[in-house]
Amino acid sequence: MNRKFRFWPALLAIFALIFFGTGNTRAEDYKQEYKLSVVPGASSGWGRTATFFADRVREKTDGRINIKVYHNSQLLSGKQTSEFPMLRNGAIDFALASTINWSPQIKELNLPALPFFIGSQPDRYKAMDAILAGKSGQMMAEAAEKKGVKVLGWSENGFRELTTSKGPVASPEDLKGMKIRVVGSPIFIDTFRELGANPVNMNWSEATTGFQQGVVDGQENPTNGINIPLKIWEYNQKHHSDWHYIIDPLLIAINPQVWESFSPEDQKLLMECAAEAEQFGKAASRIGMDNGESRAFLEKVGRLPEVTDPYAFMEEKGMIVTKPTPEQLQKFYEATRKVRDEWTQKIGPELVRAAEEDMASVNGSAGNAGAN
Ligand code: X2X
Repeated sequence: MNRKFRFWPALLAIFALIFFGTGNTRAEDYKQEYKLSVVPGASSGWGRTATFFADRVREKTDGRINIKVYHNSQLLSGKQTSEFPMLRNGAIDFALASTINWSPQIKELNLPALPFFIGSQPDRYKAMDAILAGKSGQMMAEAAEKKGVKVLGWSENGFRELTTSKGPVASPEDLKGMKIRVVGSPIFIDTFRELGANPVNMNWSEATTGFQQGVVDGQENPTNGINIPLKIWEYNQKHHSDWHYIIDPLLIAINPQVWESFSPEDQKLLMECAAEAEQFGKAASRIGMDNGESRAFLEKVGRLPEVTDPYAFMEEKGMIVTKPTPEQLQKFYEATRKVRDEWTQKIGPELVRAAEEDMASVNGSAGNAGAN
């Protein structure tokens, strides 16, 4: 090779250094826009938390990280259980995601969907917080990370309550034969079959049409998070059963390559924004249902929502709210024992035991139904 040919690669390298930097992560390396996936709509509690997170990230990073929120399963062509693989393979950068939608791929995330497991605790919100802050929450996050995403934090869709067009449900007999829309995750089919209902698997993007057309008699979703923002009473769903049978925590997660592309300072800011989103999201999900903490918090930060008493609001809209008694809840608890036992084996008995210990650390004894 003569001198001339060695000169050109050197010059090119100098130009490359000038134009592309030295490999340090700088704002120039960042994408103009990052895509964040959310399954339900912008007015849902979950959708509002996603917007909150994106806004805080933009503010705290001085616009270096610009997240666009795609609500309504837009990035998923409506198929909510494909969110996890799409985040893993980089088709999506961020997700505010339900454990339910990722549970087909990550079996540990079925833990919060064990029927009457968390909801039957004396203080169900403390129980959820203890899990997320404890060993079992760590185990769920690690399970997701092992499968190829980075977890930044948690938020909450809420305890899932039953609504129906057919009549009040206060005990398992009332559910017999009812067609209930559920997410395409097998534990839901098992739970509703065991309760004598007829579960029908449907994507959320099609579910509302299903309610309108009367294809199903009922569905289950959180009150503040989904049922009220959706105006579920306008879809024939007049009856609300406050049974808290499962809860739906939300993961705030990011594609690992995207995470690695950020500077350590920006990574730290992202973690801080995730912690803020957790506080906001939990308060939005719990307002009017906890000991008043959520309302006080939202008031303090100037983000009090329009509906602060969800039960009074639903009744105002003509819904019939049924609160099963402790004895009735005990019947649901007994009727779903087989599902809990079978799914404990699938989820991993060690994880379920860790969750029981986390819950017992704030609530006394674990596993007693019907106390709230
Ligand atoms: O599909 C549902 O019911 C929803 C919106 O709550 C979830 O994505 C789990």
